[in-house]
Amino acid sequence: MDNKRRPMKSLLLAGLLGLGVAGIAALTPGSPAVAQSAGSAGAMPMPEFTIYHLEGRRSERLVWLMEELGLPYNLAFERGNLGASMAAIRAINPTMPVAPTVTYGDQVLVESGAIIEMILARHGEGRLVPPLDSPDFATHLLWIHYSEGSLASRAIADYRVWQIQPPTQRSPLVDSQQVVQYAENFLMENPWFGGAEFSAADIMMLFPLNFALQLNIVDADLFPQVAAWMEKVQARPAYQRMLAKARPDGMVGSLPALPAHAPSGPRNP
Ligand SMILES: N[C@@H](CCC(=O)N[C@@H](CS)C(=O)NCC(=O)O)C(=O)O
Repeated sequence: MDNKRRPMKSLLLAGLLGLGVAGIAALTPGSPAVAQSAGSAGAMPMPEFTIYHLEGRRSERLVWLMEELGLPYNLAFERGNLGASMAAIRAINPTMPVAPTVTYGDQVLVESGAIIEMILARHGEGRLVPPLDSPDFATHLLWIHYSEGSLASRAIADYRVWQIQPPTQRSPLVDSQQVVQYAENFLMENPWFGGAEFSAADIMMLFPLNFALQLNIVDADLFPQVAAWMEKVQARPAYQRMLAKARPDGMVGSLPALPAHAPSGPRNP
């Protein structure tokens, strides 16, 4: 089937086949200009691509990516029901049930960053990646990997530690405040995590920065560049289309914000 010609379905097929499988909708991104360029010479043909999704979670990155690129995808989730959406993920990926899980042709894949890099390399035709010979290419890759490898991991660790026992001071090791500060510093000199232009690094960075600021793991007031960047990326039409399709009822199952952030303690030099 030619995915590019598939009509957009506005409703999810809730309870598909009555088997507790999340609804699947085939979505055609809303930018005709981008959609046309997506089909031009050079890209590999896009196989059937289904994003198994949890509202408000990292799977939004892939929906946003596909909307930015104007590439076709299916979106599978049970609206307003994280448990049912997770059951659908578990059904296709029982040993590593995380969002996003995707099916790409006959492969089942996880890791949002790896999936994004693969889609860009095969189907991006140079979009959302700085030129290979520019310094921005190196920092774009840095932020793609930093988003999960340093930022999400440390912010989530600090959040979980707090829930076990609120700390009396911040860790003297690199902690969530320091990893967000590193991002803040970069944005003082660059408009985007892609450098001069928006790139897939910006898509990767939004989730963990939102997590750290909105859950009060760090003091949002300390990071005005990050706050301004967040407003800018969230105003993008492709991000807004992602919200309409992948978070149609707003945030579902929000985690509780911390009552306070850990006090600043000794810092690495
Ligand atoms: N590094 C992975 C993280 C995936 C991940 O942990 N996703 C969360 C949702 S945002 C999840 O599925 N959590 C369920 C669990 O860990 O059991 C990625 O970037 O895709």
